[in-house]
Amino acid sequence: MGTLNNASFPMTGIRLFVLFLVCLSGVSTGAFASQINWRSSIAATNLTSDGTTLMNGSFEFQLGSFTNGFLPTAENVSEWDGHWQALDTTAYNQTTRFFSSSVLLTTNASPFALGTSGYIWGRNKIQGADNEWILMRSVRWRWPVANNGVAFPVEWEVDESTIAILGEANGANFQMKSARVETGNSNAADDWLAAHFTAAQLADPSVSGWDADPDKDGSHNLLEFTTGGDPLKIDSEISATTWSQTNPATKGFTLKLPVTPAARDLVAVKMQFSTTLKVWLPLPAQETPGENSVSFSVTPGNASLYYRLAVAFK
Ligand SMILES: [Ca+2]
Ligand SMILES: [Ca+2]
Repeated sequence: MGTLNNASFPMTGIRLFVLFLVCLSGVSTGAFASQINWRSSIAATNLTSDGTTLMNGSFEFQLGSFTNGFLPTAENVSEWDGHWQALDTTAYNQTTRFFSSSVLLTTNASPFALGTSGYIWGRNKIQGADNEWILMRSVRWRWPVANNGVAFPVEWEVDESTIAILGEANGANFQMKSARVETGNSNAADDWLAAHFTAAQLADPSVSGWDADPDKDGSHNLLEFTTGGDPLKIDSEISATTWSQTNPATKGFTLKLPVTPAARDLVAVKMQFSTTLKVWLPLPAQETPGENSVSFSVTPGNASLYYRLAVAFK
């Protein structure tokens, strides 16, 4: 009997070893990675900056981090995109009023270094609309060990966000509230697009693109914006240009182009002249503070003179 018992111990040991292998194999079928489930609460009230308009389907949320130790603040929003690295992206569901996604963390390479902060960044994506952003983190949202096959999924949920860098999270009557953001100098131009085109037109570059001329009056939309024209109505802005003779002897004249205050900081207006249509020379622009126009003085003498106008975002 004693001999039989002794013989059975190695057998039990082998069986345990086999079971352990099977167990490891079972975990590995889920890929050796750490899964992050990230979401907002279903059917929550999520507002935009006016405090009443609900977030809609144009909002998109990303899970990610900022590179090179960049610390996002409300003051450096224009630099966020340049430092942002998204790990996962998901759309906001307007009907169920939440977002939810899962992603596998497969590397702890920068900016997903173990233990450093992860963020959830939501923003609307409508061309020409005001930018609405929310950027949140939580003291708990720290990157786990990548490729950790035995770890349970990590849950990052907006209802535990304690830190909103932009916008607000977990207020008294909402879960998320985005903030209006002005990034760089593009907003006056975006406002102009939004004021002149419908959502369907904004989605169509052949109508609302800066190079488009939907009313076929010879002024593309950027020139319409610059001079205060109506992009959907034939009203030749070039005809609004003022020509005034300054010196009859030299046939000198001044050309004055209207430039709206909104366009003044955003758009560079350049004029060139030529007598041959081959060689073009610049005309210096004269800008008078407080005057919504740019002037160019020309002294053609007896030569035939051609001119061309160029407008471009600065
Ligand atoms: Ca036009
Ligand atoms: Ca027009």
